[in-house]
Amino acid sequence: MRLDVVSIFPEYLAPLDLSLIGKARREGVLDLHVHDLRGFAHDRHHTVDDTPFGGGAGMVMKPEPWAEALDHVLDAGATEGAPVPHLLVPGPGGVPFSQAMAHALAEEPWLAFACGRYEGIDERVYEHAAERMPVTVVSLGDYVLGGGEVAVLAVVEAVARLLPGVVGNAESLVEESHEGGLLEYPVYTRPALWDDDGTPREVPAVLRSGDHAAVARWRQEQRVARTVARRPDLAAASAAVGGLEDLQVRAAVPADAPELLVLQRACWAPEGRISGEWSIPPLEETLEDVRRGLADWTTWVARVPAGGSAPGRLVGSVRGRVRPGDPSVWETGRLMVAPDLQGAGLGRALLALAEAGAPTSVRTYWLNTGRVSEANLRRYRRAGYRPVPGEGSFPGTVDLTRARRP
Ligand code: JD8
Repeated sequence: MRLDVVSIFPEYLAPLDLSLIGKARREGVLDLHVHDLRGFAHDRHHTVDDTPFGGGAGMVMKPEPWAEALDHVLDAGATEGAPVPHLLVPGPGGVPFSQAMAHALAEEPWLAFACGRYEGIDERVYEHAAERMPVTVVSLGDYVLGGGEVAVLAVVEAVARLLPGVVGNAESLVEESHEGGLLEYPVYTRPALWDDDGTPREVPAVLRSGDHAAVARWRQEQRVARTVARRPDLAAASAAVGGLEDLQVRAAVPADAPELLVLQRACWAPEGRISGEWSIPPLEETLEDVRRGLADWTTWVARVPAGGSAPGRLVGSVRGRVRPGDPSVWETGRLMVAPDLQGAGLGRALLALAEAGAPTSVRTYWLNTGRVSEANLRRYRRAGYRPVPGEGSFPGTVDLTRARRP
């Protein structure tokens, strides 16, 4: 793969001489060319910037040096197989870079990168380039950098390590974060028992068991649990927790509390009517109680994504926690779906999300519902839960549990 990078700080790309990328260059897998933009500004000071039309702070990069630099790259790199490169221009307003984009770019023979600085590049340069080659404005993430070089380092590393022969054992590419939509599992090496300054730290026994199937199960469980805990948006989109793909799922924040209060009152009102018991926590809690609950439980909210019927609308929620004092039990609660959306499987998907968030210490799932809530009891029975004999944890309720599959 040929790579061309244009920047006013060519030394910023020096890290690409190191590690896997450096080795790939020495072995000819990567053909990297770095160009100093100032070489295409022919005045005594090699000026590449000027004041912005329309006023405002900062400077803008001039079009002429860029046009000349890009035309030089086009002339220098054109081949039969790759007449023009795919030009990537880092910018905070660009398409979010992702592992999927890295895989797509890794299929291309020639990539070029235009590193902007100052307040950005004169917009006409994008027009000039687009008339000559495919152009993608790409963003590293929702934060502001001072220029495009850091983004180029990240994109080149993410793309190059997908090229055959760059990463020694391609196997290790498979189970990485963002491959398959889940985060990576925790890794350990010797010593099996580490005396960390008097604190003994042991490697999980399953990893030393030699039982490859058990290791694979444990690692998958870890990947799902981590993804649900740290990136519920990814978990919701992954096969691991089906049924939430079309919703924006994330960890709840205090600002969600008012809508959560409304949703829980709407969802438990029928419970109150059925049981005649209105003084139950979901109906009596105050906004402050709901906020406090967010501190004691891991709570997820499901909202209609931008572009949906009611963008941002809260349509579902669930919470989970390890039972205080008993890490083998995972408590799921406040499973709620907007009344007009019930019966479409969202409840089951939210229950699966909460369960998937349970750490590996958990062996039993627990939840509680109204003793006369037939619909809920049927739903939980279908999900594998069985009633615990005797009175439930709250008046008029029944506890249900399900064993976690080993
Ligand atoms: C290229 C100039 C700085 C940006 C005024 C600060 C990418 N994820 C990302 N955040 N920021 C960038 C990025 C920032 C850049 C340039 C990329 C060229 N700047 C500008 C606009 C506001 N200054 C980026 N990828």
